[in-house]
Amino acid sequence: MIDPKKFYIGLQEAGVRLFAGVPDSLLKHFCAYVDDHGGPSEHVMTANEGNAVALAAGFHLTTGQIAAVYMQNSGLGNAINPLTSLADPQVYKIPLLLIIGWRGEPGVKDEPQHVKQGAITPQQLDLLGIPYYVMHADTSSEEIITEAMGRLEVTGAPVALLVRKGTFSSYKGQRKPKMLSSLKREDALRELLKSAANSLVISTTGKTSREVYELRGERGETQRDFLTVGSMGHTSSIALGAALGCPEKRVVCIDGDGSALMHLGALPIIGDVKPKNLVHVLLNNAAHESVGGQPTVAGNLDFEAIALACGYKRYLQASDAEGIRDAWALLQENDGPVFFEVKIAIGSRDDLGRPASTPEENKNAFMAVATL
Ligand SMILES: Cc1ncc(C[n+]2csc(CCOP(=O)(O)OP(=O)(O)O)c2C)c(N)n1
Repeated sequence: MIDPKKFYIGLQEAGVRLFAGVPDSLLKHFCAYVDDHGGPSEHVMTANEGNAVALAAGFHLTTGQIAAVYMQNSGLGNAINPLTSLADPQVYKIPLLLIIGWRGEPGVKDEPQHVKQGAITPQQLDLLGIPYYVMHADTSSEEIITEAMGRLEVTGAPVALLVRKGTFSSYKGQRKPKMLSSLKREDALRELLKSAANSLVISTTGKTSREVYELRGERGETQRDFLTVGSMGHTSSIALGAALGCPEKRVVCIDGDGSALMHLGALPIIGDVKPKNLVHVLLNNAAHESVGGQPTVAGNLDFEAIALACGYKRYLQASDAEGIRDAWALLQENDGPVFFEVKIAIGSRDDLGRPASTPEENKNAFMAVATL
C-alpha cells in the first residue's frame, strides 16, 4: 500500500504546490493527510470538483506552478466543464494533476450509483484527452509520480492518476469538525420521519439516505422515500421539482451541509420560486461524514442569514429531538419554503446497511406515494 505521507511529500518534491478538491472515501487517508499538513495556502477543500479545477487554474496563472485536484470519479461530472473549456490544450492549456478515486471500477463490487461512472471513467478521460495512470496498492509511489509529473511537463496540460480501492495505507486525520450538537443523525432522522409522516421525503447522498432507508424498515413501513444516492448537491433541486409537480403534498428535502454547499446556487432559486409546500431540512454536522468526516466550512456559516437572504419564508433551527418536534409544530403555521437547520453530531452506526432494493424500485415506490 502507498503511505499517504510519502505520496504527499513525493508530490511536493515533484513540484505540486497546492492541493484542492472534494473528499472521497477511497482517498480518505490521503485527503486526511493533506488536510492535516497543508496550510491554508497549500490546501483548499472546495465546495465542488469544478471549483477545484478552476482554483488550480487560477493558482497556475499567478505562479506558473502546479496544483493537484483530488476527487471521487463521480465528481468528474462537475469538473468536466472547466476541464474542457478552461484547462484543455485547445483553450488555455493549464497543467494540473488530477487524483481521482475510482469508485465502481469494473470487477469491484460497488453501489448502483457508482457502477456506470466506474465503467466509463477511463473512456471519459480518453475522450477529454487527459493521459492517466492507474494507481493501486502495489504501485511504486516514486515511479508513478515521476511518470505523471514528467508527462505533465511535456504536455503542459492536465494529467490524471486513477486510484483503485485499497491503494492508500491508513492515516487517521487529526483535524476534527466543529461539534455543533450531540444529536446523532440517525436520531434526528427518526424524529423527522415521525414528524413528516404524510410528506414526500427526498434525502441526500451518503449515509443520510442509507439511514432513511433503514429507519423506514424500523417503522415497519415499506420504502417510500426518494434516496438521492448519487447526484450529490442536487437533492434540493429534485425537491423543488417535486414540490412544483405535487403542490397538494408537503415535500421534505433532507440535505447535508457538504451537499448543500456543493450546489448552493439552488437556494436562491428555491427562494425565488417560493414553493409553499417545500421544507428544506439541512442536517448540519459541519463535515463530509459519509466519506471520512473531513470538516466543511458549514460550522461557521449563518444559515439563517443565507436562507432568508435567498428568499426562504422562514428559518427554523433545532439541535435535539424535542427541538425538532417544536419546530415541526411551528412549521404547520407557515407557508414554505422553510429552511430548517438541524445541528447534529458527526458519527453513524458501524453496522449501517445499504438499500437492498434497486434505485429504480425506490423511484417507483416514491412515485406511487406521490401520485396517490
Ligand atoms: C459529485 C460528488 N462528489 C463527491 C462525492 C462523494 N461523497 C459522497 S457523500 C459525500 C459527503 C456528503 O457530505 P454531507 O452532505 O455533509 O453529508 P454527511 O456525509 O456529513 O452526512 C461525498 C463527498 C459524490 N458522491 N459526488
